[in-house]
Amino acid sequence: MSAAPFAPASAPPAAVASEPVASEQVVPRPDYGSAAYGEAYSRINALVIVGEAMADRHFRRLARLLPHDHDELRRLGAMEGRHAADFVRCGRQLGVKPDLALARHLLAPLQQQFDACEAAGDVVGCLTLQCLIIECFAVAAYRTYLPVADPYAAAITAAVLQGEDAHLGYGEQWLRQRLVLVREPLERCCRQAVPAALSLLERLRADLEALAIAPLELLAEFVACFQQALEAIGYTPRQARLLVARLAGAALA
Ligand code: PL3
Ligand code: FE2
Ligand code: FE2
Repeated sequence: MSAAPFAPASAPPAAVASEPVASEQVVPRPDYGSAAYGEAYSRINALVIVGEAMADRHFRRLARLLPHDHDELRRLGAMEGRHAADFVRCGRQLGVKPDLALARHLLAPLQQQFDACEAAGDVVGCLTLQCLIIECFAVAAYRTYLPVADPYAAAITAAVLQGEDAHLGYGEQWLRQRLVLVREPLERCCRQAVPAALSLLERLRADLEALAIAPLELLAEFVACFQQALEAIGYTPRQARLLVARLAGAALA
């Protein structure tokens, strides 16, 4: 991915008003009823719905791989199913039909990577992919979306964000307990999945900007969240910083 996707699009987002939230900070408010907003929302909303449904399936499959934690993982999966339904309602509220076929196509590489890890018995890869990479991506996306969301979606997004913390937390504690053993498969998984996740930002750059989401800010949130997750599982701050820099650098090369 080139650095260009993170440059501002030539056309500004359909912002019609601005709301000052601090002395020097202004949050642009998009025109939620505009055709341009609706079209962009049909693709971003679909990605979120399909991503949440995929997370639901992944947790169910993790529950089979880790019978000791079966009930907890089924509970986390059920939360993801509710997140998907919550975001379906956000689209309906705006009168938008999500482009689910496009979203399935865009998320196929991550889905296929999970399938391959599962087929190879690579539980660490499955957990790293869902609980670290996909969850950090979701947390970064929802944090960046929250200040510019319409009021209906903002309330839902704030609640969903709290759930994502629990999903991230499950992966962190499982991996932390086995750090020496998991380092190699974890980093192997990251080398494939982080570029795949970040390439979505390039593909959807114009749509994100139409929603007043800055792709560069989303990337910065992802880097911060992922680094924090690595530290939580036992990487030193320097090790975490270097790994994230290598992964983000490779994705942007
Ligand atoms: C895990 O709980 C869910 C995984 C979902 C992945 C979603 C990625 C979304 C990328 C860009 C979306 C910006 C936010 C817009 C919200 C309507
Ligand atoms: Fe979720
Ligand atoms: Fe989640």
